[in-house]
Amino acid sequence: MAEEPKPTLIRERQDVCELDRARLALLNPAIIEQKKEERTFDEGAKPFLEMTMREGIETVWDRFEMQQPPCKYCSSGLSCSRCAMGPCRIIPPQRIRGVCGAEADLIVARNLLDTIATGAAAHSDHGREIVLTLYGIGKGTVTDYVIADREKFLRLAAEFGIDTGKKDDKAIASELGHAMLGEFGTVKDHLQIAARAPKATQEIWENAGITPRGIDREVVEAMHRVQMGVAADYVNTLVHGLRTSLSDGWGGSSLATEISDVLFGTPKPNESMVNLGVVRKDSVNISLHGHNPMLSEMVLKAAKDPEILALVKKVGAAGINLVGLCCTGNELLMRKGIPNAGNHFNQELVITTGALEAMVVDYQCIFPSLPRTASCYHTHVISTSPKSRIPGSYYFGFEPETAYATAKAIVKMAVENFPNRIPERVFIPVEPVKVMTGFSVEAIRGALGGSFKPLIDQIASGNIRGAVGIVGCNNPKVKHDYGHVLLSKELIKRDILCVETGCAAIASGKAGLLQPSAASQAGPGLRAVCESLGIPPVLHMGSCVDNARILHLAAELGNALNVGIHRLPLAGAAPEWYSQKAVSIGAYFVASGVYTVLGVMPKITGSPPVVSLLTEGLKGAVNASFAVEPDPLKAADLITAHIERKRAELGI
Ligand code: BF8
Repeated sequence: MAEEPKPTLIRERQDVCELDRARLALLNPAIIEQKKEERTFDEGAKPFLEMTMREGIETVWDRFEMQQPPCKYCSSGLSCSRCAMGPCRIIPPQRIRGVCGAEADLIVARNLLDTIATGAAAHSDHGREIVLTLYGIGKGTVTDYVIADREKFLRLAAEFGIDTGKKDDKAIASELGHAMLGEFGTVKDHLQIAARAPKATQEIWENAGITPRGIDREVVEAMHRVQMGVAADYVNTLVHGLRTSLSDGWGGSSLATEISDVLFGTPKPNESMVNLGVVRKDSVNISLHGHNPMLSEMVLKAAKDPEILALVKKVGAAGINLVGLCCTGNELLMRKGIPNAGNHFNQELVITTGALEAMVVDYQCIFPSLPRTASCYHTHVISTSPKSRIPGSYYFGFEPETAYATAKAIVKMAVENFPNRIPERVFIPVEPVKVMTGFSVEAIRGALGGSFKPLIDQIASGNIRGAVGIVGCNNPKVKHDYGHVLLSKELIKRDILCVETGCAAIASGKAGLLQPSAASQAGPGLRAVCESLGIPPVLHMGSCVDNARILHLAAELGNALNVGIHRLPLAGAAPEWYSQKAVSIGAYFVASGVYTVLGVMPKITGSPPVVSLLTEGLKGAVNASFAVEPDPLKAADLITAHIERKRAELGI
């Protein structure tokens, strides 16, 4: 019998809690009240936030305050530390070039290309892991996962030119996995899924020289270009940023989404609950945080293991309550209806419920300080990715070949931690909010009766004026969830359908906008459509790699009308973005022809020419551009004006 996987404790967890408490618990009640209101718009988070300030438990907002004021050169993109002749900062009139001779525009553009490449790499490497799992199924080395959506599996095989004739699923999985792995380093000079884009959009890419050639290739070229002595012209540098981002959206993220559907099921509309109130007093609570559904889906399976259930009984818990966080949470919510505890800025607060036995993470958007937060409680932080071993956590090396055994050991460790809970510290004073999620492209087509024509008709008649993809994160520069919720509410009021992913979608869920009853907050046209279909006016389309679903939906609409994506009454918005991944998403939206409004200014203001290229100049190349507007109501005005302009150009 194989030995049970054992965790490694990555460096002893320091009990830093008392130190933080002595440092932070100095606030008087009036200041706590004021800060609570300034920091979050999430009603369910407020009691927890108040408690962290009362008890001196450090959060992201405290650390943000500690970092103020920020360096103005770094904030505007004018600092460069990529080589050992520096670091350099551009401070006119004396310091107008770095040691290498690079001026402001190049330094800003190079930094931005680096940011896009980092985000594209993160999404795409996640995609690679999913595809490798499919390939492993084909090769017989991975046996814990199965093909859950065979119809989609065969559809993708056909798309990748695989003759599925007399082959069994294993043979097809091997061939499809191999073909998809080829997309990362292909010599074909194009990406297969990018062929879904309307012809006109593909022609725009060709003319602009940004057709993505291979996923790894574009990221590696970006890294080459930011090496000192390569990139010299800011325009040329940023054009490659668009190409790199397209290799993410139509490449790595698309593969992550499509093969996750194959392995775990394509989402269908379902109901669940969100906010910190999903944590249960009587159960073993395990939060699943990060991005890749491979781990979380296996934990879900292991939580039903009879041996584990016997152990649950033994420790006196009512059951195991899995709760999602961030994008792993979105994957579970969309496919399995697993409740979601919240978005990026809820990750520390869920520990402060005092009822979390384990915080299980893989990678991306995980605060490295989570073990510090957990040191105030009994919670185990369990890290699982060799790429993200977190000091202060217990580490299990998660591999698809041994997935179930590892997931079971993780769940067991969580259950065994239940008796260590301190009952007086359990604090769950909020009730969860109902949500309807699961709107994959296939589910939307299904809800419309099998074709997108009814949606196109509603847009043409003006009942729905257009659609907006609202995506991205939380950022302490914006009141938590305020940007997402206000923008969504304002747009639906104007009969603009919102399709959302990532932390934006969770924010809308917590605010009640993912319920069919929220249609009453929409304008009359959108309201009637939602009521007749029984759907919410804000559609949850998944995690951040699932922004690929938004691209695929836009492609379906463009192909149905035989126009490029840039001609459709669509827009994108990232009201509270923070991550490099979000920059890559914004860039591939724009490069695909979707006007995109950011709520947080990127670090580019040190170069007026770069600002002007991104907000105006790109229109000449890709018929779309960025805008930056922190006020959600003004952002709604910009988006509405854009959608109405597109409608007029289409003559509808
Ligand atoms: O990938 S929205 S904070 S969790 S980066 Fe992160 Fe941003 Fe959330 Fe998901 Ni996306």
